[in-house]
Amino acid sequence: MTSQRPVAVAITTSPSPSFVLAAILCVALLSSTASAETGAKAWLRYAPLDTQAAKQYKDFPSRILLLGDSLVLKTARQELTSGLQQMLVRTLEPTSNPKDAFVLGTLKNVRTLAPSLQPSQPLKADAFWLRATRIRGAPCIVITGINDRGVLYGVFTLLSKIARHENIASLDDLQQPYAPIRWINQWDNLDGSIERGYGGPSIFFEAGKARADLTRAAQYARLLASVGINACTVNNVNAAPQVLEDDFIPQLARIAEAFRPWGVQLSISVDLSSPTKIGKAHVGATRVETGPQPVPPARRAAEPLTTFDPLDPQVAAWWRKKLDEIYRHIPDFAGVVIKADSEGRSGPSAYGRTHADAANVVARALKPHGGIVFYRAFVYNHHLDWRNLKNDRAKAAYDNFHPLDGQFDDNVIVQIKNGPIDFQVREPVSPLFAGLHHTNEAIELQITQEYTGQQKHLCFLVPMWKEVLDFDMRIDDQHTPVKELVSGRTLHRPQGGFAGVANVGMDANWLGSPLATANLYGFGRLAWNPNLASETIADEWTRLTFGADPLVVETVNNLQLNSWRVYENYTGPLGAGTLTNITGNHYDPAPESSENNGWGQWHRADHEAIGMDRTIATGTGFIAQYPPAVQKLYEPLANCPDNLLLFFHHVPYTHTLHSGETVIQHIYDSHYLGAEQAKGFISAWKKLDGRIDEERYRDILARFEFQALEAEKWRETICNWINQLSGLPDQRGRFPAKDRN
Ligand code: GCW
Repeated sequence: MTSQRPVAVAITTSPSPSFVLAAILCVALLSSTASAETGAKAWLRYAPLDTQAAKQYKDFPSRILLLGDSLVLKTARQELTSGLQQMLVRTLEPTSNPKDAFVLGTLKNVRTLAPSLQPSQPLKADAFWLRATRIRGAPCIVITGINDRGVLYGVFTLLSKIARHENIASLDDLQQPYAPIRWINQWDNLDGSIERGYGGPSIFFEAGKARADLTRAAQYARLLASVGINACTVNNVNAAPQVLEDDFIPQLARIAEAFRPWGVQLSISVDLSSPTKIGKAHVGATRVETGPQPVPPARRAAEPLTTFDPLDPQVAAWWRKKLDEIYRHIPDFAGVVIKADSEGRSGPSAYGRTHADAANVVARALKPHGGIVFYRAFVYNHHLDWRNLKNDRAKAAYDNFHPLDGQFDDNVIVQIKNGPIDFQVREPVSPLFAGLHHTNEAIELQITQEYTGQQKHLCFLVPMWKEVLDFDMRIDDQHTPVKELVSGRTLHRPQGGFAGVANVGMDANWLGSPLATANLYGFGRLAWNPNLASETIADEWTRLTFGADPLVVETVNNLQLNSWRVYENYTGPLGAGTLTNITGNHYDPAPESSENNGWGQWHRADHEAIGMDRTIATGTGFIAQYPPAVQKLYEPLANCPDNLLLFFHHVPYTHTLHSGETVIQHIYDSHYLGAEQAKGFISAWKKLDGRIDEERYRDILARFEFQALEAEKWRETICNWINQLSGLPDQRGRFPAKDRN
């Protein structure tokens, strides 16, 4: 559900959760000592190694040889030099000789020095190879890739190994990206607010313009590059047309420039009706803050068109002209994201055209420049008649896009949210992943915790994303996991990959909580290699962010790895979705808000039973959108997993789960357990007092104390609601039987 106004500035009578938490944090921070860490470095702290740990790197080369002088290669050299300086207090001397040197360069260039150096497999774009070897008999460490970005990723990987004290005696690490597309989306508005952003105002925009100071944008690009992210969409998918105004493009070019040293390409979200929205009006509108100025005739923008019909030749010409203009300013522009006919956005339906028509008209303008269109499959009718039990929002993406399979140009990627509803604490995988055999697809994951605690609650999402990416869609009854589908492997698609909605902001620690960057890190790591285990990713992030103290590592890893299940326990039982205030801030508990409206996040709870019947036999038939083998998993009550029962079935409160509990008792117990577990985070964290810097220790302690209170609020709200509705008692006597009449 899109918000009609910038979410970040919502004013409430009772102090909002953010206000309460901010107040508690202020107190905590005021008493912290000097060795403060703001979290700004996130996982790139490059903390000095102690002598013991540093010993294993004593034979490291002391010089650096850079083959090439591109911006990205120079950045790679700078990053390696400063990283080793910080961690090993070692200064690398530039040299032109590979002897005792780190040799950085593309494979083509490195092989001019070492023709026999051959990787075990051909390197894909952005892949890298780290190799301790001898060139002309002299020991050296080669950091190479097929392109400059690969070399930079190799440098970050080597520094990460050192920062985690990894043993790299015989270094020979070749890594290929799992998918070509690894993008971040930001939902930043041009006024500086961020839709569903919980980490402060935009790092890109302010007062309708790009920020004068884009240092933070450059620092963000460095963070993204360090986990293999190769492009970033900087503005809200609910896109303001102004972003395409001629005088706005040079401002975008400044952001692209800040990104370029890190190999991060700029992308923007565009409004499909832009051809009718921008142009002449420009003479007045966007210069509000500076008042009308004479515009030289040459630059006077064309009249806005009267149509944005994608099949109208003048509209095609408009997009070609507009994209050519963008590429004149930003030669490495990555492409655009389009949200159309969704939550009130303009779209092809205005002219009876298809989503393929809409995507292709923009794709054809991008094609000559190598640009890509991400067309979002998040298209649904938010005025559904909730009284009709056959209506089902979950069916929308498949119903809208499956029939268009094969009609999208090859530089169009359909961007599909992991679940069929909207980033709930638990959803099944979207059936559309298996519904497009002749269309590029990408998975959209949400790093910003819109429905998972908004960075006020700890919720490490990597285990959730792993479940989604490993889910086997059984296309033609073959092993076809989502990760292979979106990477383009299974169906041999030229394009595919990952898009993560991050919404970092100006807060020093990027996302509001020092622990939340684990999700940004984790998204990057999974997009690079979805076969990595959640435990591996959590451990890497913890060591890079907090150091190697065994108790710190064990404690933070456990907190992160358990956090999703704990949050689910007190917010969204059995696949019912996050029982939050869906017509409000998507944060507070408000189960009633889901019902009796057109938004379609229904859970159909009444006095007798609860859950959405999505079966083929008696329900909305949503399950029929899956391949037959997956239908068999969800359709029969006997097969349906407990944690998705209420997403697929409408069952009595007394229904017995596979776990042996009844639905009602599970709801009571899971909420008590979740609140208890959240309280347990406090005592676990207190063991780390004095083992990490005071500032982050106190900040995070305050957050856990706040989260425990909120979890209790959730428990009370949901248990009271279900007790009122069902009238059924809690077997442990915490809630009495209720007279339902
Ligand atoms: O998750 C919902 C959000 C909206 C968002 C929309 C979308 C940007 O509540 O804020 O709009 O989905 O993904 O387009």
